[in-house]
Amino acid sequence: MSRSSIEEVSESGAFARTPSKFRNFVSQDPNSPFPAESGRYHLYIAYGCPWACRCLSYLRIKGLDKVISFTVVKSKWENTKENDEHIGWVFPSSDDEEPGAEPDPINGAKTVRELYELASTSRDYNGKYSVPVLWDKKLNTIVNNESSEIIRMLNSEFNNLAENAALDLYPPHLQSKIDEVNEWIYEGINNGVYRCGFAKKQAPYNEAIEKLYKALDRCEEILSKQRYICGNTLTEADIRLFVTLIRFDEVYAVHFKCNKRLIREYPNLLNYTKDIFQIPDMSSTVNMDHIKRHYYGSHPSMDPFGIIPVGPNTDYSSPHDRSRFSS
Ligand SMILES: N[C@@H](CCC(=O)N[C@@H](CS)C(=O)NCC(=O)O)C(=O)O
Repeated sequence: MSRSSIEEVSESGAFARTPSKFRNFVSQDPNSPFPAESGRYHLYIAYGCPWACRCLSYLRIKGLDKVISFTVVKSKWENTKENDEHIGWVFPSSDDEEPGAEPDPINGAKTVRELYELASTSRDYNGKYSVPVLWDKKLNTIVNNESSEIIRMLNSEFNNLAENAALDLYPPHLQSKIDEVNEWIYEGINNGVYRCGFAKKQAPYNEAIEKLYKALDRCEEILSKQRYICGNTLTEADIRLFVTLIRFDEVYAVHFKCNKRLIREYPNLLNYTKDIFQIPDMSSTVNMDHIKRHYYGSHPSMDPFGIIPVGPNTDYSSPHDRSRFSS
C-alpha cells in the first residue's frame, strides 16, 4: 500500500512517523560497499522538505556540491501512478516547468516513487516515497533515505574531497551534547510541528503544541546566553533546528496550527534564524516559493483550495544581533 506522511496516524489520532528503510552508509574506507568517491552519488531533494534541506545545507557549507550532484523535484505533490490514488513527489518534464525544479538527469524517473521501485529488489517496499534520497549511480540503488544519517556521512566521510573539510559539525567533544539537544528538538520542534499539523484529534494536537512551545521557550532561553544551540560553535544541531525555524512563521503557524507564538515574537530565536540564514551559501538552501507551494498545495485534505497565505515575508537577510556573543 502506498502511503504519505499525512496518513501516518495512530488509533488515538496522533501522527506517528515511520522509520526510513534504506540505511546504508557511504564510508571513506575505499573497500566499503559504498566508498566516498567524487561523482558517484546523487541527492534527490525538495526545497519544501526540511529533512532534505538539512542535506542540501551540508552540501553547501561543506563545499561538496562539485562532488555530489543533486536534483530538486517539483514543489507540489501530484498523482504518481495512473492506476492508484497515491500522491507524492514528481519531476518536471522540462527545466522551465517550475523554476528551481529539474527533470531527473540520472534515471529519467517521472516520480520519486519510481526511484524507490528501481532500488527495491523485493516488490514489497511499503514505506513512503520520501526525500531526501541519496542515490548511488554505480550500483543504481538508494544508499540511504534518512537525513539524520546522510548529514553525518556528508560531515565526515567526504573530507578528502570537500572544499571545507575542516568544518566539523559533529566534533567528538560535542557529540554527546549534540545528541542530547537533537533528541528534545526533534521530539518537540522538528517532528513536533508535524505532530501538531497532522493530528486528527484535539488531545494529541494539544499535547504536541504544549511540547512544541516548551521546546521553543527552552531554545529562546539557551539562545539568550550563547550564540548557537550547543554553545558558541555552529554544530549539526543548529542546522537541524534552522530548517524548522525558517518554515515556522511562513507555513507551520498557519498550515500546522502552530500559532500560540511566532518565531518573530521570540527575539533570540528570530535573530538566531537570521544568523544561520546568513552563513555563506545557506540562503541558497531556502526557496520560500517552493516551501509555501509545497505545504499549502500538497495536503488537499487539510487545505482543499490550496490558497497560499500572503505573509509574513520576514527578511532573514536583515541585520541581527548575534555577534554580541563570541563564536
Ligand atoms: N526521516 C526522514 C523523513 C523524510 C520525510 O518525511 N520527507 C517528507 C517530505 S518533508 C516526504 O518526502 N514525504 C513523502 C510522503 O509522505 O509521501 C528523513 O529525515 O530523511
